[in-house]
Amino acid sequence: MSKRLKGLVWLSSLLVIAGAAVLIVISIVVTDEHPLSTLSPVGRHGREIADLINPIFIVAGVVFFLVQGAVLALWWRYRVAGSDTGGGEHGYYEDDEFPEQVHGNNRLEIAWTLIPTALLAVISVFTLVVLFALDDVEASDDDMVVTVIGQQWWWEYQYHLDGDTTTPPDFVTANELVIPVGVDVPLDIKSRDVIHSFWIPKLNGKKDAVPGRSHDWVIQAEEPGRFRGQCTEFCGLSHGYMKMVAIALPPGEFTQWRDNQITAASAPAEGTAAAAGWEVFSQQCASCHVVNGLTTPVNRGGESDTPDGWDIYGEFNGANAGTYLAVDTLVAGAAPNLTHLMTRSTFAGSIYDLYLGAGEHVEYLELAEAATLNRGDLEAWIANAPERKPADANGLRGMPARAGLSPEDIDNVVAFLSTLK
Ligand code: HEC
Ligand SMILES: [Cu+2]
Repeated sequence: MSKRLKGLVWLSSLLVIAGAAVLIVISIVVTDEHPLSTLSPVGRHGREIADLINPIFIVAGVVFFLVQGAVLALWWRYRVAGSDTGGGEHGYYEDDEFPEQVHGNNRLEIAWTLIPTALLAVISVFTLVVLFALDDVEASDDDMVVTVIGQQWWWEYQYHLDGDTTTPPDFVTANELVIPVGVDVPLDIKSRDVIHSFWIPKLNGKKDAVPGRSHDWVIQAEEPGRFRGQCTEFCGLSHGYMKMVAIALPPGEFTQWRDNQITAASAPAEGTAAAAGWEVFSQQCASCHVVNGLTTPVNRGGESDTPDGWDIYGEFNGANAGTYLAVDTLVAGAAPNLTHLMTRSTFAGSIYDLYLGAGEHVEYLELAEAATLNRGDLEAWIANAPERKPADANGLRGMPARAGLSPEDIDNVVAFLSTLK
């Protein structure tokens, strides 16, 4: 094989490999099943981001191929081909031969300074416009606002249906942010401990949750659906397990969901497994977990004159409003409100499905009635959560292991939790 042919074979295999790599990356990023993709937006703010990225990607692609093409062409044109191929007259060089050496070219240098500068200037204008538009909210002052509180390693959502975040929320839930379709939902993003970052890529960009600060943000979904998210600011041991889901429901279903979330739980009927479970829960779990209507501030060891103990969610004024706890017996600092645990499709920072095969086949509002509980993961979690999701060794973060629970206790606790619909 001549050297020239060898070179060609080499070059074309390189191109095939590079092309395949690009195709693989594109197919991973673009496919619909990919849950954390910015490139398949479903919300109006997500769309603004995609509409910015796509043209820039095309321009960048053109520049990439021009520059890489020039590199390859120069490499080919000025390659050293060895003495047996005939040398310079074919347009390439022998081992001891050099092309003419030049120094400096004003025209070229001005061109490759000005063109990128102009390109980047244009891109930056469009970028800034989109950046400032991302927290634009179409909502009035008395529309619903959700306070989002990042904490190690899960998300709390406090719903303020009247839009007033200086008063206690109407209800509190965890990890699954339920919103009505087509409506801008203003978010008030905070942290209870370290810096986290809230990100539901199909609906909007990222927003940091910073202790002592309150960041405005907004999400909107154009279609009903289930959109995955992930904490994107490294926040310690279980950062990778700090996920969340946004659920967009048609307005009627959202109202139904909301009206249910507002209701308090009632005590299970006496003599049932659930009642036995409530006994265990009130001793082993209620020091951290609130179940509105059942865990009174008394059995959490604190004092309160607000009926559902909203004071544990903070005093609702100032920057840290709603993010600290008045009850100092909470080892974990705070824990998910479990009043309507069974209406969620995931738990523990959305790393486990609460129901088997849910999400695909069962309507969100029918989960508690129609889907099969994922008993295995739930029981394992209750018995030894740190084994499932690493938590701080000194027990100040996350849910502690409950080693004292017998299998019967756990069965009963699950029976109790199953009543929290
Ligand atoms: C020391 C405080 C503390 C105690 C006591 C405690 N938990 Fe937890 N629990 C937490 C924290 C914190 C989380 C969130 C952990 C995470 O997702 O990383 C949690 C999460 C949960 C979850 C998942 C909720 C969700 O929506 O993601 C369930 C269910 C749960 N705990 C049940 C129990 C039960 C049952 C008991 C008693 C047997 C109990 N917990 C005792 C702190 C506690
Ligand atoms: Cu985090």
